[in-house]
Amino acid sequence: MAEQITAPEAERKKTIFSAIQPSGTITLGNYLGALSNWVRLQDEYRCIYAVADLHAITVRQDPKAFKQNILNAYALFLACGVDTDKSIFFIQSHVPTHAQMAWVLNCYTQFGELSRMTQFKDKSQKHADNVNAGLFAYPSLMAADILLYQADLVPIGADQKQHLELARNIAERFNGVYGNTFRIPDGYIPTVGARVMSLQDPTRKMSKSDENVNAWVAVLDKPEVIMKKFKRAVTDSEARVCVGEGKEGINNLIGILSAVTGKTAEEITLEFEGRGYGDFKTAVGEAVVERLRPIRERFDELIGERAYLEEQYRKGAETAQMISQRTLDKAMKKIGFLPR
Ligand code: ATP
Ligand code: LTN
Repeated sequence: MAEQITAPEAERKKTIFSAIQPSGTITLGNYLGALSNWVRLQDEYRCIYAVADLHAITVRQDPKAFKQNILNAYALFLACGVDTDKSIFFIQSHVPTHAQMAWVLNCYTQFGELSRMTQFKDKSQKHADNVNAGLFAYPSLMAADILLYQADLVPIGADQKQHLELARNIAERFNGVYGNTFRIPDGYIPTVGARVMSLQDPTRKMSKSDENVNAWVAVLDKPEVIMKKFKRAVTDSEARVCVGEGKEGINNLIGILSAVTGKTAEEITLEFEGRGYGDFKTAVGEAVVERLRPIRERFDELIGERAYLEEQYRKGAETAQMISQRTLDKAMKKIGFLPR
């Protein structure tokens, strides 16, 4: 029998958990706010990532398109550099502990807390004909995702901060009643790219569900399309490339260029001094095209390798199931469920 060795706290590699919904196209916002960090953190941490398909049915999905979107998202994240030799990468609905844990946590989440979530308020306005219980309870499923793996850190864009805060509150409440069960996770929010704004209305976040296709850039958009969208981006009438109040459009483009190239806003301002917005928009477009080009090429290869993709997501689900079952069992035991 193998001896079980538990690493002392200082040697333990910290655990990261994150997920993205496969609802339609993955945008430049998703990439800069979340995905690019997933990739970067893989060497230093024990990373666990998922395609959050259970979350996606909180809004109505067309069955055929949904299935394709799930597979596309899996392949796209691999193309972005998620590495299944280093990280655990799976599809949420393949691991039943998520739905089970979510039910349990629902019973430790208050109606008032969920009512205050801004995403719920936004989405119930947008989908007024389908304000379902799943949309309301979305954050407790997200809490289940995170807490099942005893995650230390959760890389997310700024818009998910409120949900993470709620996950922490749920965990603390549960621990308070039953003793230490869940690790309390911290957010990992990038300093640049955390909030990429719409190219058409830079006061709102870039969102893949925006009906105006010029508002967002998809990671898989063709170069000509990306260039066209940046050329049409809304700016201001001042014609000066610098960060400033009332310059949300330019601030956003500077943020994007900075996130894509690693240059600071000051360096960008200096570089474009005395040059017009036309030049600047072209430069941002070109930088984005170059950053996304290898991802698109790799995606085109991977999406044809169906057997390889299946092998990878099955492997991921098996490992995820094993790890998460332990936490679910622990929590249910504490509540007093009778084991089978
Ligand atoms: P939807 O438009 O359907 O609300 P979304 O584009 O917000 O979807 P999600 O699946 O909800 O996408 O988010 C996936 C990840 O991408 C999250 O970590 C989220 O914080 C991040 N993210 C989403 N939009 C942006 C954005 N505009 N800027 C930076 N990060 C973002
Ligand atoms: N709700 C998240 C997606 C998501 C997630 C998670 C993010 C589902 N489960 C767990 C971090 C951790 C969103 O980005 N909209």
